[in-house]
Amino acid sequence: MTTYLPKTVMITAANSGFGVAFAKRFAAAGCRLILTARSQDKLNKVVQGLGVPVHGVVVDLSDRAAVEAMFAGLPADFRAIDLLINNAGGALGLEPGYAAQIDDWQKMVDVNILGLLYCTRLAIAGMVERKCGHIVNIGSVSGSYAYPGGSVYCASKAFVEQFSRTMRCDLIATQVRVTNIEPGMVETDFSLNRFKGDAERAAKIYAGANPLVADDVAETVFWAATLPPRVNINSIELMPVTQAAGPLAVHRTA
Ligand code: 8X3
Repeated sequence: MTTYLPKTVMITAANSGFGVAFAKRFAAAGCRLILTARSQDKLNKVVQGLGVPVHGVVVDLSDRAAVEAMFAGLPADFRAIDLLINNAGGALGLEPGYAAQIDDWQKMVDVNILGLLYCTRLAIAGMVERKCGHIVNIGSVSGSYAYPGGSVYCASKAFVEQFSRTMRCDLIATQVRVTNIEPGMVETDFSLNRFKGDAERAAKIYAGANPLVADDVAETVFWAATLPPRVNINSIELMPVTQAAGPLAVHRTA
């Protein structure tokens, strides 16, 4: 049973995958939405048919000035953000760290870490003032479990995990909630982006694995965000039944 409903929800990277599922889930409950995307086309497609007031913004979250302008330009009836879902972010490449593209690392740090920090800092000031609000970060199981080729992606999600925890410490007296949602394998365009459009390689990641779907994550976020305001879900780790952490690796020379 839903006991609390945020009125205004901001969802970053609402143009695909988790973002679309979050937008639909919160729209179905009647929340007004602020949706960000990298292109107007993608944004338009998501907004159609949501049936709730939507403020859409085309923004590159790694551009601090653009994020500041987005918050400064929020229409009056979208300014009191009750829930920020820091969804933007992803993985680029799966090469071993010693062979990875530094440009990929830069982009992951820019969006997965800096973009999340900009949005959090700008949304949270009003939440603290109003003594009400919730930051939901979309982390990953990769923040806790390292895997070969994960290097900066895993490290960026470990950052999100620890940042979420430290924000909880700082917000203890404010009624503002912080949750880190840590999904494992979910079939979205995550792998297509990681492999830079190589659809065949991306499909192999999910083949025969019965992975989670974006709606599973949306339902989890919705649950955490609609519990009574006294409850803070610190973190939730969710995986498909077919996925688990592996054993520690040992390289033997003989
Ligand atoms: C992605 C998690 O398990 O697909 O954040 O690498 S996994």
